[in-house]
Amino acid sequence: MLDLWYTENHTDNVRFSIKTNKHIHSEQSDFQQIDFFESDEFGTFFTLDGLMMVNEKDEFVYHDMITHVAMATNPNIKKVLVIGGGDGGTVRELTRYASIEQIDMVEIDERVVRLSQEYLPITAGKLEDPRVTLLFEDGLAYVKNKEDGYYDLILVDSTDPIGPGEGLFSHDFYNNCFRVLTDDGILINQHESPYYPSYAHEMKRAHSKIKGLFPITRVYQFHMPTYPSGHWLFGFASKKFDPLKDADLEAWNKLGLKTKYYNTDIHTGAFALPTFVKEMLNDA
Ligand code: AAT
Repeated sequence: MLDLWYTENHTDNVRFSIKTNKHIHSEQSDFQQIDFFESDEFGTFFTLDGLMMVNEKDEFVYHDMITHVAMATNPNIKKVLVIGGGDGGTVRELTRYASIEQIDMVEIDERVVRLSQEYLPITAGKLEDPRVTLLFEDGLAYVKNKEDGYYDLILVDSTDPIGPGEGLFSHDFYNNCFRVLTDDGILINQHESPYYPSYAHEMKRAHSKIKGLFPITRVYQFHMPTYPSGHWLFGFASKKFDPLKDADLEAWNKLGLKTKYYNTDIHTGAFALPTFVKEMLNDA
């Protein structure tokens, strides 16, 4: 039998490959090239413009970390905006909180959602929760037109800053996020990786913009085996709540949510950054 390998360039000099059994689906949508594959090691996975987005094996890491850190910091979050996240994994984690009343997901590419519903029910399975509204439009335009002080939490579950995701790393976008957040508001954003220079460059750019807008800005890390270098970050920006000083970790544990990556030790530990990352962020 022929070996079929999916290969991604992590840098010009480094490649990452996964042996696949089947190329399930391939299409060029109005926004990007979408490919779904089946593999033994990572289960079903999909790529956008040739970059790994989600697979069945490590998606729990990313979706736990984008969601639970903010939810443990402010348990009174009621209205949440997810930008991107078409696979549904972030929404799935949010729906586990009975306290959340409204989840709006603004995804630019409806095809990502429909294909995830077909091939990745593990992430897309909660998109029909009655609290969820799906809006198919550009997240940048959506926040621009939204009224002030509406959401308690914004989760930017976006692609890297190339293609349709580029605007979601702009000053204008972060500024509108600040405006549409309530006084208690928290913004979690895609923060790239500190390891390879091309990603580290984007990490610094994102950080310097957010630092100028929000009174509290932190960065936290997690281990994502299929993203370049495996060392990935989210940004935590907030108007009031500090994720370390203000989080009620005991209250989060009392909720009894079963998670595979996040726990309240990780909550604290994820904010402890290696020296080279601290130095890069200080320079940003
Ligand atoms: N849950 C992890 C999956 C993703 S996919 C990111 C999603 O963001 C894609 O579905 C893409 O269509 C959507 N997107 C990109 N640009 C915009 C935009 N301007 N407005 C709304 N949605 C957008 C994240 C993977 C992270 C990969 C890190 N290397």
